[in-house]
Amino acid sequence: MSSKQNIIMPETVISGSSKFSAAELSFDDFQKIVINDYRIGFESRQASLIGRREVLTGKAKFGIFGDGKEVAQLAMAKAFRAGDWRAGYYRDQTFMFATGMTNLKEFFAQLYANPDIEKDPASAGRQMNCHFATRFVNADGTWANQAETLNCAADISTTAGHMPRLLGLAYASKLYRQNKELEYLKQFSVNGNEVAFGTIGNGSTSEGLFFETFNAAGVLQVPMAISIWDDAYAISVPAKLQTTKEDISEILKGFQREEGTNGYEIFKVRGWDYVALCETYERAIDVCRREHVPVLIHVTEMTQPQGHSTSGSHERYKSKDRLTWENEHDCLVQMRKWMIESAIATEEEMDGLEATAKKYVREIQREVWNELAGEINEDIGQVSVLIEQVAAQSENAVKLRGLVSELKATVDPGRKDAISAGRKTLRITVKEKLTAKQDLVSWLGAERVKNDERFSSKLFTETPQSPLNVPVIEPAYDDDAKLLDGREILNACFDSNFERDKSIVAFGEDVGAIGDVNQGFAGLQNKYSDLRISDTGIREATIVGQGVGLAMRGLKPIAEIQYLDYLIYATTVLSDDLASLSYRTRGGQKAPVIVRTRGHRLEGIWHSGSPLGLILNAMRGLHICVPRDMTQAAGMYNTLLRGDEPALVIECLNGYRLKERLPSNIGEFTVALGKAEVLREGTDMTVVSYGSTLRIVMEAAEELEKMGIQIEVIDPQTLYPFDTENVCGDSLKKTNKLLVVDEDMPGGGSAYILQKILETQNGYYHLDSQPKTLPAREHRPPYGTDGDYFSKPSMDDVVEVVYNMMNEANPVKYPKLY
Ligand SMILES: Cc1ncc(C[n+]2csc(CCOP(=O)(O)OP(=O)(O)O)c2C)c(N)n1
Ligand SMILES: [Mg+2]
Repeated sequence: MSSKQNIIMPETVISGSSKFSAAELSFDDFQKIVINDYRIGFESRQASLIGRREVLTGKAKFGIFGDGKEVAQLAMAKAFRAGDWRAGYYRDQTFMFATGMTNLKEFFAQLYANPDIEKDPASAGRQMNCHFATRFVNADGTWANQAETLNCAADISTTAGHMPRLLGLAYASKLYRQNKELEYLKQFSVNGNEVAFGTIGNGSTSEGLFFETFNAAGVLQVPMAISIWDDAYAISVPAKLQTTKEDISEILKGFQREEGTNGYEIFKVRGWDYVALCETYERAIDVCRREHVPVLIHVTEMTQPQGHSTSGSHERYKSKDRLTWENEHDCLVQMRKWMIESAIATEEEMDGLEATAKKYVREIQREVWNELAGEINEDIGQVSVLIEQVAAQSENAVKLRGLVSELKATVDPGRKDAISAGRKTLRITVKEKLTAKQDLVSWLGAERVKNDERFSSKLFTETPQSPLNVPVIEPAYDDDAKLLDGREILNACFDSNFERDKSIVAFGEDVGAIGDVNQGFAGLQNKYSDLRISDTGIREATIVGQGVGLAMRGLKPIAEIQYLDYLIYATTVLSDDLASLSYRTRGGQKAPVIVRTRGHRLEGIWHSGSPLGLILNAMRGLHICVPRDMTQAAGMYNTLLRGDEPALVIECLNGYRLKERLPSNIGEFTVALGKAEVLREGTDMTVVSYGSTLRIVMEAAEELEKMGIQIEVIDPQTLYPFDTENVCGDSLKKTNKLLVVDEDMPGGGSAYILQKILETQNGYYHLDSQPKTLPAREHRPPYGTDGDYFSKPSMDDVVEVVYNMMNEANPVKYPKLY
């Protein structure tokens, strides 16, 4: 590009950074824009350099930065508009600065783990640095107007873990553009014009989640723009060991759309070529936005001036030649060179700009550090006064004053140092009755409340819209209520909800045309169109990701996993992304997805799983619903579809053809989450079970009654939340004996239930014999009826375990069975 000529540059509308306009720019305007871009890039580089030093000197714990990736991100920012979305990874600070979605103050606040939402709005100090997010849930739980803001879904550290969600963010635009019934949702979209921008490192494209997402977006034809930041390394592992042909866009060429086919537009551009990058992003995003075609922008020749992160130096694994090449091809070095050659700025002007930027970033870093250090020093001051007061009354005064001196001398102290000194004081003076201790105890109590809020709040949304606040409506039955198959009960429930709420969508393998493998959605695609009820490829992770992205953008997805055993394929998305979303943004983001699946008893190793222990441990942050029949399942869907928190609903695989009575209010009645139900009253033993084993336990109860034993059978209905009204614990007051029956491995779901009843509900207090669990065997269940009988709890097993417990308590009344 020669200097002093009018230059046509891309049309963009972004906030916070310079823009080019479609009209021809004068050289002066162009010059201003380029200089401003360079300034943003250079400040961003300073933030990286200073950030690394702050880690190495111990003020911050870990640092990973976007140095070497600045220029491409300046170009990408120009194409980013109000309503658009980013789902990316930890290299994107320059893009975030250029769009104004974050700033230097927030950058440093997150680096120092400042737990103040105002200071680190992305994560309130909960996430590592450069894990970006904008807040799109208001304090009262309502949605922000996403159509007017720039939006960034909260990053996660697992590489490629954000890709499935990116699919959903892009798919939402497709639904908003094609489904005219959604026009009333104005705060989420303007005619589906929004592009979902994704970024990913070259190494992370080796992940299955990348390929699964890539293919799905090609099939769905959604406005998704994936940028691959290619620096030829993934920590120490070079491209040769990551990518076939060492070139990701080369091997993805088969996805290029051709005349008459779907597919992608694929672009390749070098990461230090400012002009080419601006032009490429303009073209790529234009086609993506207008035509709803996914695009890939492979940005090559990027560098890592400081290596991968603060956990090691790249001199260990990069050759001298490579390091020299990286120095020369540093994108800011190249941009600077081009600016001087094109007479955009002189060397002196650039020097001046850089010196000012350096000083500016340093000042901000100091200010942010001082703010946090000041708050912590206040805590230290307060606790020191309280300890001194105790010391004044204590025979351990010397020790306590020593503690205060030590505390005050701590280098870069944290809040924990103040709290820990307070707790230590109480230990030192444990044998002394001192009035001054009361103030210290009160202070510690008040701090605990604050720190719980800072560090442990918002695992769920905790908003007025939470499903826990949905009013309970009992099912109503007409005298001549129809007796239907379980699947028809669900079908009626879905039909009613789809009619009521146009924002509900359902999708999954075989969900569309045939209405799912058990026909819960039968006939509904015809009635409501394939924009609302649709088939997907066999791709569990991105089925859930599709749900997450849609839910973030105001739709109400039911994402179906065909069988519970296949949920494991989606576990990364459920656990890393969905379950942690509210927590990792401290309530700034939410995704009320309902994941529907079916499991427990059926046939074979991969069609009868019940891995509730795995689910409960991996997915804290989702409600876990385990309805015993389809009516209860319907009530749970009715609740969840009116709430704003994510949930997993596991229907009983063997229950679709069992007859149930159809409530007259099938789309309205609700089942309260956390409400346990006593299915049968008894005085001898409390038996807690859920899902498919309940039917076996109820049969066993009949058999035991014949033997003179009355068991109380309780269905918690949801494992998370678990029996919030202590129905199980209270039952033990009467029976003093506890058995938990499920189909999970030993120590899985049943161990969780034991912990809840014995510890949380204080059940241990009422027991007069050892509590027991009756789970499945440790292997997965073999195929066939006998396989089931010999590996999962049977009616005979339940009867015998209960009887043996009774025998142990009273061998005279209940003599040994055999
Ligand atoms: C699932 C997962 N595996 C491994 C890691 C550890 N890890 C963090 S960054 C990284 C390298 C990523 O390389 P690349 O995608 O090329 O991005 P770059 O850092 O080079 O920009 C690895 C292996 C991780 N965070 N998540
Ligand atoms: Mg890389």
